[in-house]
Amino acid sequence: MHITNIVITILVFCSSINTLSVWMVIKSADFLVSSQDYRKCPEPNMPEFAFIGRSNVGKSSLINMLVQRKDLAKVSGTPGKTQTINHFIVNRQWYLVDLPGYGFAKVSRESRWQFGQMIESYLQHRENLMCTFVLLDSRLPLQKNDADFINWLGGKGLPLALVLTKADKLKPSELAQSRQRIEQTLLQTWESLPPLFVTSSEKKWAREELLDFIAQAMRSNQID
Ligand SMILES: Nc1nc2c(ncn2[C@@H]2O[C@H](COP(=O)(O)OP(=O)(O)OP(=O)(O)O)[C@@H](O)[C@H]2O)c(=O)[nH]1
Ligand SMILES: [Mg+2]
Repeated sequence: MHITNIVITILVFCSSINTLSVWMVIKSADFLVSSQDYRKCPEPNMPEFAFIGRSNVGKSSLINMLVQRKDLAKVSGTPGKTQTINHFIVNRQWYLVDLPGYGFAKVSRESRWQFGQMIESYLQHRENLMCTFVLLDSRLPLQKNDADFINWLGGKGLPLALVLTKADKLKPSELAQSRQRIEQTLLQTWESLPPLFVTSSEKKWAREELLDFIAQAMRSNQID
């Protein structure tokens, strides 16, 4: 085959791979800043993806699993560890945000209200926020504060995706049942469901799917 034909064949092959998958390789992930106010967050000059869910649901573990860094986000057996809006920068291209867990009973009512205010104004004002991943413990039925939060996001028209965590702790049949129960509860108020990912940070389940989803979202908005 002539050299030009070989080059063309390689180019066509590469572009077809490119349209089939937007697989993202994580080259770097660095902590940037912890903020208590959305106005103090980094310049909104890159696409941003936030992770939120009840205390101890596995947010920090999921973030570490996604970026393949053991201790980037602090993981703890003590609920309520994350109390600020934590920005990380991935591939110098997009922001990943670890938000405080809601529904932590041991903090005072006053600071729970302050957390709520901080998160709500961040979510409503952060103009570069492309999607909020709401983490739900796969072992539990949908909790009231989860449903309230999901409905609040939906009501505000803010894009969200659901992430079932700790799926390794269930047998496949229990997992399927739990997923169905959560979906059925949501379908009582939602016409169609947001995207849903079944994950385990322990087993690295759904890592590619989540990164692919993030890459697709950045592509479709053409700000990457
Ligand atoms: N088996 C299993 N355990 C997990 C998984 N993800 C998290 N955990 C455990 O759950 C606990 C809480 O995890 P974190 O990642 O700190 O949870 P968080 O949502 O960031 O917690 P806060 O910041 O306190 O709100 C830790 O003991 C983790 O090791 C998982 O996929 N499988
Ligand atoms: Mg955390």
